[in-house]
Amino acid sequence: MSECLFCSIAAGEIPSSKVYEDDVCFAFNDIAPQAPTHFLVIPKAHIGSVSEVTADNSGVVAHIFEVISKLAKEQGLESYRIVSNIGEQAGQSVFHLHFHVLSGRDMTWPPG
Ligand code: IU
Repeated sequence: MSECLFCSIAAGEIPSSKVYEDDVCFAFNDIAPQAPTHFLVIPKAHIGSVSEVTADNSGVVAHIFEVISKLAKEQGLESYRIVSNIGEQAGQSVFHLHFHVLSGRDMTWPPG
């Protein structure tokens, strides 16, 4: 099993509440939801965070945003927020690129 938790989740080695999967990415409900809808979309290939996105792998990110748009439409989400934390000070706790999709409650700005 991978040393990376989210690599193991994407590979199905650790169970999760799966929302969507294709060859490139995997989506699952966050274990500690911060909104009525809160799922994560991750690449299957390991990328540590947005800071590791380059011309060579940015197609994965474009694909993930297509998937988020599709899932949001399917789930009837009219308003939602996408968050990706980069680094500990920003709140990143799992060092495998992930996009939080949050919806179903009023959001505040700026985020805390
Ligand atoms: P962060 O942006 O790196 O802090 O987000 C990590 C998220 O991963 C956070 O919302 C956790 O609740 C979530 N998570 C999870 O869904 N399943 C897990 O086994 C673990 C963390 I560890």
